[in-house]
Amino acid sequence: MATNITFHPGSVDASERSELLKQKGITIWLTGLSASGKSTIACALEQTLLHQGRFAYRLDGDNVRFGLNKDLGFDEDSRVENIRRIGEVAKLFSDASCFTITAFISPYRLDRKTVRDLHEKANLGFVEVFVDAPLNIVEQRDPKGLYKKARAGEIKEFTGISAPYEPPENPEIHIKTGECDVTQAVKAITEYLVSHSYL
Ligand code: PPS
Repeated sequence: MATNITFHPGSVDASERSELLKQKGITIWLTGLSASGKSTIACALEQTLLHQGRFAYRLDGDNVRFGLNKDLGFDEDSRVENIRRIGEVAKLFSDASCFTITAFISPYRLDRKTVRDLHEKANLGFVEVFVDAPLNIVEQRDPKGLYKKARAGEIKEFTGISAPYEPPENPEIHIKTGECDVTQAVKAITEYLVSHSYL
């Protein structure tokens, strides 16, 4: 634990930065089971926003675990720490006026709430997007063969099989990926951004 540290505010605060850059940052937090469609939606959303000339950036579960969080596994404590770090990173990106798109299973309600609170305390936007696909569907998709391995006991603590997933109770956006395509999912999110004056 660091001691004797002092927070240095800059000469430009978040609201002045938004005005200067003509973009207000927000974290768009996608949560859902593995293979629910988080990464696909996140990629398409990032592409759409960038093509509109917006500053957008995607943080993705697998990718972040190659670098910043390479020391973390999938036990409960590691997942809590994973989301805590991502929450802090997302807050920094949003503070920098970025449309920050995160795609992590983020299985625990409390952790997602902690990230939301962190943003709200800093007066930064946060929107929770539940990428909802039932277990039987994601298990059929199984693009990486992980569910099969988890059922065979080759992967321990696999979300939905041998580790919990706590679905959001009141997400701002609820996308059922078995019932809509990626374009519709992106539209639901951009419509939210328009109706809340981010776009
Ligand atoms: S978490 O729960 O938010 O910390 O997970 P996350 O950082 O999003 O990482 C999820 C991706 O890691 C792969 N993987 C596992 N997922 C769940 N449980 C276990 N045990 C596990 N082991 C590896 C998996 O490919 C997840 O990718 P997605 O994109 O979600 O399918």
